[in-house]
Amino acid sequence: MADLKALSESIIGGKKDDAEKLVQEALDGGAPVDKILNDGLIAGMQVVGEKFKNNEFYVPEVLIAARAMNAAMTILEPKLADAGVQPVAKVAIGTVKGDLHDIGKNLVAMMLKGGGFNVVDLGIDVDPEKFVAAAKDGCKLVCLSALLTTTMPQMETVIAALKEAGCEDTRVMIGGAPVTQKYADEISAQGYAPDAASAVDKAKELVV
Ligand code: B1M
Repeated sequence: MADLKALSESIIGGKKDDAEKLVQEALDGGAPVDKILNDGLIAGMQVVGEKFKNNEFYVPEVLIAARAMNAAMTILEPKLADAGVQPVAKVAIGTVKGDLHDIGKNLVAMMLKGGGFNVVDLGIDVDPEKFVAAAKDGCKLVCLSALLTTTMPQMETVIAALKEAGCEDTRVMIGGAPVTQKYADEISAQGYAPDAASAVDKAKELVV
């Protein structure tokens, strides 16, 4: 009998070795892959997200939880396709052109992965054309991060480039320390999230 509660607790506690061992045991014991993903890994990351929102967890705790989840996912991922488990949606994320800050962007990417999304991480200093290419490659949502007031206008440039390229159906979510809901409204971004955990809720709202 797979201990998925222990698996989810190993994620919350950032215990990478335990998470790897428990995923392998669950697979060996014949537990369904989607149950291991949903009731083990995603359930654990949901708790991490809640604790982060409530200031019970800070960046280091989230990073070690995400590290445990990534290690467990490495074991589970090859089995997901075999079992026909589909990701929630394919999304792209990147820090906009001219901006090199990636700690927050990485946290958002990790939480989205933890939420069951297939995340294409385009990195930092990303040209608008790369976001457009990702949209054309099937990403239903483009996630833009900016930490500088001087690079925030790049978000509007990306939205214009998506429109110009005929990707009107692609949703755009923005975030980063200087970014606000007011700014999202001004540039017609469909979504804004103030932190990594809220970004998962908003992404689900936008594309699921
Ligand atoms: Co820079 N930096 N920095 N910096 N840096 C800030 C942002 C700054 C506020 C510091 C300050 O002056 N007080 C300031 C910006 C001022 C402004 O524009 N208003 C600043 C500056 C000026 C600069 C340089 C210009 C400095 C210089 O060279 N003169 C330069 C710019 C380089 C460039 O990008 N072209 C620069 C460089 C750097 C480092 C390279 C040294 C380093 C980045 C390392 C890295 O990222 N790998 C760095 C750092 C670390 C910071 C601070 C100290 C910390 C940023 C951070 O990682 N926070 C920052 C000051 C501060 O914020 N206290 C500062 C932790 C992270 C978890 O939070 O990124 O906000 P954050 O992400 C949050 C939310 O915002 C949200 O979720 C995350 C988790 O909850 N979120 C999203 C983020 N993206 C999201 C996307 C979403 C949704 C939510 O949807 C898509």
